[in-house]
Amino acid sequence: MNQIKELDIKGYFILKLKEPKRLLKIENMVKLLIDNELMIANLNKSVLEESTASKYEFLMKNYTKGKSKIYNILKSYIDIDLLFSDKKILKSLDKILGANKYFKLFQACRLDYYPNNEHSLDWHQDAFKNASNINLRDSITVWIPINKSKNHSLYIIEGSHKGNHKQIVKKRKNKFSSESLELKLNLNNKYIYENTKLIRIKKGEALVMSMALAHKSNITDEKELRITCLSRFISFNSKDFFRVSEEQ
Ligand SMILES: O=C(O)CCC(=O)C(=O)O
Ligand SMILES: [Fe+2]
Repeated sequence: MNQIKELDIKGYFILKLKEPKRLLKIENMVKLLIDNELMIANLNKSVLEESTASKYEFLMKNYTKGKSKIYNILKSYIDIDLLFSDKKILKSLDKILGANKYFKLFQACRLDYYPNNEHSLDWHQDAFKNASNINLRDSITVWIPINKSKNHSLYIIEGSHKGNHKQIVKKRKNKFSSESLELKLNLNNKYIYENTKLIRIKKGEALVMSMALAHKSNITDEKELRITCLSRFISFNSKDFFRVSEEQ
């Protein structure tokens, strides 16, 4: 099945990156930033000898400011821009969204510490600010695992990008928590049961999916730091293009 057909029928496809070497650069930068924050925090030096997961756990518990600083720094890390400009990704986006006719809505590098992953997401559609107002069918998410990890997987509901689901943005509980999404699926339980799949993405691959596809995190009890990058794109041909771009 070709990519366009797969995207249309299943709501996603997997591609192999042209330049997987870039992954190691990003992973090393994440590690460097973690070490840097640990040193700035001037904490117990022995933690620097531990695994990346333990270092990150230490940072989360003892220096949350460092964690958010890393997130912000990575937002403007050029190699993440270049990762999403991988020839194979651009070739696919050209076909799906129209050659030279799409824009990046969002880009982030997620650091998820397992097993107590506080950022795990329940069923949702990817959305930018105003979920219910965007036609998610002409908008694409690209999701790329960066490091070696057993947890590079997501649950998806195959074909759910075609349904009319309702997504509610729930307000922050307090200033420390983030907004959460509640997806009311317009699908019967049998459909959900039969079409829920655990998609495992190998290092060097990217998951390309409709922003309308219902998906959720897979939480495992493996102790590790999972590094992933994700970016979202919208077609200039989208009826929402001008409104959504103005909201940025
Ligand atoms: O990484 C995950 O587990 C879920 C990420 C995701 O779906 C998102 O950030 O929108
Ligand atoms: Fe998502």
